Amino acid sequence: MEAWIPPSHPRRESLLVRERLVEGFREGFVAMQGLIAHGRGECFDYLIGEQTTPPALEAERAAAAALLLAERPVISVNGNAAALAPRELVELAKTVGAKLEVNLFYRSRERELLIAEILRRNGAAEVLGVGDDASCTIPELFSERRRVSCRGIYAADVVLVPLEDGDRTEALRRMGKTVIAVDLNPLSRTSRAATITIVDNITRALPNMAKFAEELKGRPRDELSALAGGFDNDRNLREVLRYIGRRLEELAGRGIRLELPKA
Ligand code: PTJ
Repeated sequence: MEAWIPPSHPRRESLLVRERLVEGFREGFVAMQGLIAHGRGECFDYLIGEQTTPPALEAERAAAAALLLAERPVISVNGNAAALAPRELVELAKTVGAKLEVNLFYRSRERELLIAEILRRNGAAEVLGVGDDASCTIPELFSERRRVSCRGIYAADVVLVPLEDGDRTEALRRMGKTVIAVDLNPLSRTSRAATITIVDNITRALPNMAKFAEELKGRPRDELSALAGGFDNDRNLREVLRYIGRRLEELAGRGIRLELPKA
């Protein structure tokens, strides 16, 4: 049962998003650890002002170009992503011609099936990575994330990994793949190991990427290559850190006291 949140609550949107995860946990497709991961994400979202920053926009554009250029793009879906942006995942996959694959850190057959069903309900024609389909192995990886579809992540040249763990990002990079991460924490190992890291909330990042993909579709390949290849992840992450630093300095300078209505 979803908690009732007053329409006038100043943090209504954020609380509604939280409810989606709690509901996903109750339904059995969000991992308990996913609730903790969401709290960490919320904290970093506060630091960037809960809006897409200029460096994130640049990363979203480069990521859209990389997905359009890819020969075998795959979007990896875990419990949190399925709870927060199921329709957006399917829409982006359709726009860039990517496959969708369920890939879980805390893997269970029940969660795989539930997430695949959610994606199908949101318009996915095919969902990889369920049951025996996840029969290929990412070398040098020991978590359940190592099991992938031979037709999906294993064969992919570009993989989008929203809310990923660092180990798999590094392993996918070692396999020579372009890894696009969506992670609100610019300091995580995932963020630092990915080819393109989008430091933005998945709820904003996916629609932005789909919009850029629509815009860039049909542009010459060398223009897309310049956009994707010219992206410097380390420089972009440093810009994010500077953005947060400047923002906190500015807030500290002008004060953050809440004006309370008189009783
Ligand atoms: O569904 P499973 O079994 O695959 O498990 C999923 C989780 C998220 C539990 C698993 O991948 C995990 O433990 O992830 P981590 O290592 O906690 O990393 C999650 C990262 O996502 C953290 O750096 C968070 O800051 C970030 N994050 C959390 N919520 C969001 C987010 N990034 C973007 N948008 C969010 N809404």
